[in-house]
Amino acid sequence: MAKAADFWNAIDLYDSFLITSHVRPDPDALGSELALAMFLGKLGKTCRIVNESPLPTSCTFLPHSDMVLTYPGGMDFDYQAVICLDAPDISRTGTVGAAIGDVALLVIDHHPYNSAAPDFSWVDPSVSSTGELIYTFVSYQRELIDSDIATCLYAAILTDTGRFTYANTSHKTLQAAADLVSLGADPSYVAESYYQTVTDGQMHIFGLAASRMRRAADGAVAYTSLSDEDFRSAGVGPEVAQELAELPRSLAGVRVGVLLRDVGGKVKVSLRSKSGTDVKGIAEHFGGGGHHEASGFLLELPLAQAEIEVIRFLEETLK
Ligand SMILES: [Mn+2]
Repeated sequence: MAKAADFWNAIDLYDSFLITSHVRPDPDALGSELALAMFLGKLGKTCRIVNESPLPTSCTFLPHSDMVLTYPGGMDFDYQAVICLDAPDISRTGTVGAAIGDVALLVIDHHPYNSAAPDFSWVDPSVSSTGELIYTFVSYQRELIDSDIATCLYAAILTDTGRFTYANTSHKTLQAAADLVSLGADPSYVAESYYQTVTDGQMHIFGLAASRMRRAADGAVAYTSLSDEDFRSAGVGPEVAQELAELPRSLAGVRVGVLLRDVGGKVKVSLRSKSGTDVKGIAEHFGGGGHHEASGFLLELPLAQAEIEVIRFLEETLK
């Protein structure tokens, strides 16, 4: 809780904030941004949310999602401090981070921090989500948490814990979620809005990914690959990547699930593990990073060759 109190002291110093997050924001990034902006607004502060990437359609259900502006929109604003959420490094915010200039930088994140310390940083990799950290902060003035703020934080926590199934789900995570429901978040509204809105094209991509699933390392690895052309022909963007990456791990007996997909001339490799297998080290071997159970990296190879390299390494490592 000490860090939440420190953040209270930090925001006390300023009246106007630019809130931002990583490129291609997920519901944890967006829900945290929106909840914090609404809450700081109630404290009489002025806030703007600006991200490099536009708001994904899948997140328009978040209350007041129209507050999320896309760079360079919203930058004509006299902010005294920048709050960077759900990104371990301001460079992950892309064009926004590059444009902010010499103002105070406050970072709140649950990814391991790997850059020069900003003016204030509250980074706790033991916590499920940025949403859970923001919940701790706003709980200091619980009477200001309305149903919109509660919904945004609930969505952030729900999605970053894979619907409360990942190892990052603690009793505190569930208590936070329960409290947010008591404050007006509607679990079925969030689930229906975010998860039960799969398009035909997305379902087609899931079918392709499932039909190409292969095993390696005596069944301990499941992997599948999707090309640029698969996404193009299905009319689907990268917004389904997180759910797709879950598919290989869900197979019985698998310790590491691998999704390989073309991303702008490179191959993005997403690793998901279970049974305590650490995939962070594997991602780091290839120059990437992430968490113990979810990590990723990029390879500058054709898709088929990337598949061979990654599977060969996993066969060796998991022996
Ligand atoms: Mn997150």
